[in-house]
Amino acid sequence: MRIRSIAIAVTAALALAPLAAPVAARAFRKGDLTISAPWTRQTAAGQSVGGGFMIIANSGVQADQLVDGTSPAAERVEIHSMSLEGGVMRMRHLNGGLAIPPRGSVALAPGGYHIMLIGLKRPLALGARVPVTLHFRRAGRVEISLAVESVAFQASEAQHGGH
Ligand SMILES: [Cu+2]
Repeated sequence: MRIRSIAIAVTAALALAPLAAPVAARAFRKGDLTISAPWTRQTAAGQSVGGGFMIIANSGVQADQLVDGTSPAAERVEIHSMSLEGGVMRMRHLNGGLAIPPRGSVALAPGGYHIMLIGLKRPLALGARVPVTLHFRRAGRVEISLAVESVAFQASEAQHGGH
C-alpha cells in the first residue's frame, strides 16, 4: 500500500507539471501593485548598461507612478522610454516617471518602456537574479529581482515562466 501511494503521488506531480509553468512566472506585490515576470538580458564583458522588463499592474482606484530605482548591480537605475523617431530608435529618460493607471497595467518590454541599469558593476550572468528596488510615488519602495535571460529571450516568454 505504501509503495502504491508513493506511485500515485509521483503520477499526480507529473500530471501537474505542465500547468505549473505559467505559475512559475514570479510576481512581487505591494499595496495595489503587482510586478510580474521581471527580467533582463545577459550582458557581455565591458557592456555598461542593461534593460529591465516587467509588467506593472495597479488594482487600485488611484494612479501610481514609477519614479526611479536603485540596484546593487549598477551605479544607477533610470526609467526610460524607447520609440522610433525618423527611422531611428531613441531612448529617453522619463524624468517625470512612468504613470501606472488605476485598474490598469503598463508593460515594460524591449523596444518600449524599460528600466535602465546604468554603470553595471559586473556582467549580468545567464540564470542569475538581479535585485532592484523600484520607487513608486504611492506604493513606495518595492523590492524585485530580474531574472537574467539569454540575449534572444522575448517578453512573451517571460509571462510563461522563464527562469
Ligand atoms: Cu534605456
